[in-house]
Amino acid sequence: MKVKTQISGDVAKRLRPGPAKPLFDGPNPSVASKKQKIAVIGMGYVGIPAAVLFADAGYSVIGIQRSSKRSGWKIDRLNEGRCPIGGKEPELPELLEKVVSNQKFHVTEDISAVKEADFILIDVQTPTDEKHIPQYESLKEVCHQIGKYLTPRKIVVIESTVAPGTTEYLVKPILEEESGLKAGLPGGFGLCFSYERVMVGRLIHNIREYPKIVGGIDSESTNLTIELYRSIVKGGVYGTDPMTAEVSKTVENAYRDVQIAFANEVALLCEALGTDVYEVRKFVNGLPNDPSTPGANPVRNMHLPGAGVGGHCLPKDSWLLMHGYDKYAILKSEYPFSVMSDARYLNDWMPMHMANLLESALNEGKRDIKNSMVCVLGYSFLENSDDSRNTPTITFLKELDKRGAKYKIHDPYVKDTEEGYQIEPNLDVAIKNCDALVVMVKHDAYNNITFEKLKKLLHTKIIIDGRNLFDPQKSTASGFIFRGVGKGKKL
Ligand code: SAJ
Repeated sequence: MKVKTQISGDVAKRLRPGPAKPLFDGPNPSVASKKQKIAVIGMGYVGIPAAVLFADAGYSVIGIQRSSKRSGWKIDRLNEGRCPIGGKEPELPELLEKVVSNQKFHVTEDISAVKEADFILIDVQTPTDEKHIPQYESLKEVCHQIGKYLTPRKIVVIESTVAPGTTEYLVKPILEEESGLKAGLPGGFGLCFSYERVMVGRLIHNIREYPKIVGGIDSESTNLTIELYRSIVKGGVYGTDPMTAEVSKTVENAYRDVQIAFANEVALLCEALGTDVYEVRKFVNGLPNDPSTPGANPVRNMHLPGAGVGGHCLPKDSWLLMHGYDKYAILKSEYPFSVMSDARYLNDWMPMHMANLLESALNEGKRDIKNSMVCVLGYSFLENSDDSRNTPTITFLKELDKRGAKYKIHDPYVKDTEEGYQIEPNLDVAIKNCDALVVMVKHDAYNNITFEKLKKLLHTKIIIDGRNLFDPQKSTASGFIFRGVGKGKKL
């Protein structure tokens, strides 16, 4: 299981409540006794755990899921109390079964069910297209639909990640137009943006333990929504305005994406200079904290370079931030922004780098990449997960197609793919007779692959390591041609 970074215990001390908004922390069981009803729209990685936690806190929760080809099947699965999310999600299956059997949570495709709700949470996908423009079809459709059922004092909470400015300039006008009401409490409906911080493998944990930020259009929307979240969030709930909350969410992930791009650039430098990026990283991150602030975050925290960056957050959130700037900035910077976009381009280029490393190694082994057979280890975007959204492996496979290589793909968690790629479930069968082994994802299942096994199965002894799985010296000493991200040859 990927060990995610634990939120430091002093996070509440570092965070300050927004202006004129109370700081609340810890769950508040009394709120749940108000018998309020909650509608959660979008039964995905965000909506399901949120709905289940609110139902377990005592609310009556209705999940709303459109009966699309791709996701409609979840309605019946959820109403049977069975979790549609694969991979290991601690507590989620048990909590779901409990709240369905005690009739605190039910799912429907009928959006008019929001009529009964005091709070309406919107948790739908907000992808970006190939030009990095947000695709808000689902969000707009939902706003048009629920707008018809809004009455004074209902509160709409956007949890989906959106470009800064979207709540104020896109969501609010649609809701006002459809409802005929003005946004704002007490006379109209309430409106907040309050972002999710879920992570695959820790959906329940993150909602319960991480601080929650609530950006309301007015203080009553903010405070009533803070009260709502306090019934399930132990990590503290903080109030602010929608723009600040929207910028915070996208910056949170843009920050990580830039950090990873920095590590990738250092890796390329190390390959060029003939040194090992992981040795460099060990020394850089070894810089001790200033003795005056020993508990602070590390003064250096170089991330891990790799075969690319996937998932449902990092590949799009920097683009959402830039889109918000392009569309809603009240003034334009005289400096042309480039750091976040360049980081995105570099991270998206890393699968190409993997293909270049592969071709270089095959040539050294007197093999032409055209018609070579490659064993690709890992289809998901993250180790020990079955989630393959925006996986870098697809970019890599498309490059192999372009260069005429054939391939077999193994992944211990992914069974079938929406993109039509076949996954070979048996590792030995995937490796057998291949001209190279390419590590795209560092699943735990690969930790015990031995050189002996590879020598027996591979047709050509080549290893391309995108995730620091093998030791370069040991690989070459065992007779393999080796290339690795950040693994420069010792000159
Ligand atoms: N990756 C690297 N190097 C790294 C870290 C990640 O190449 O040092 C790659 C991974 O292989 C993967 C992609 O980046 O392909 C994303 O990995 P991730 O660990 O960021 O996983 P996510 O997408 O689930 O990110 C979530 C985000 N959390 C939220 O949006 C609430 C992210 O902000 C968190 O920092 C991250 O989890 C986490 O901490 O695990």
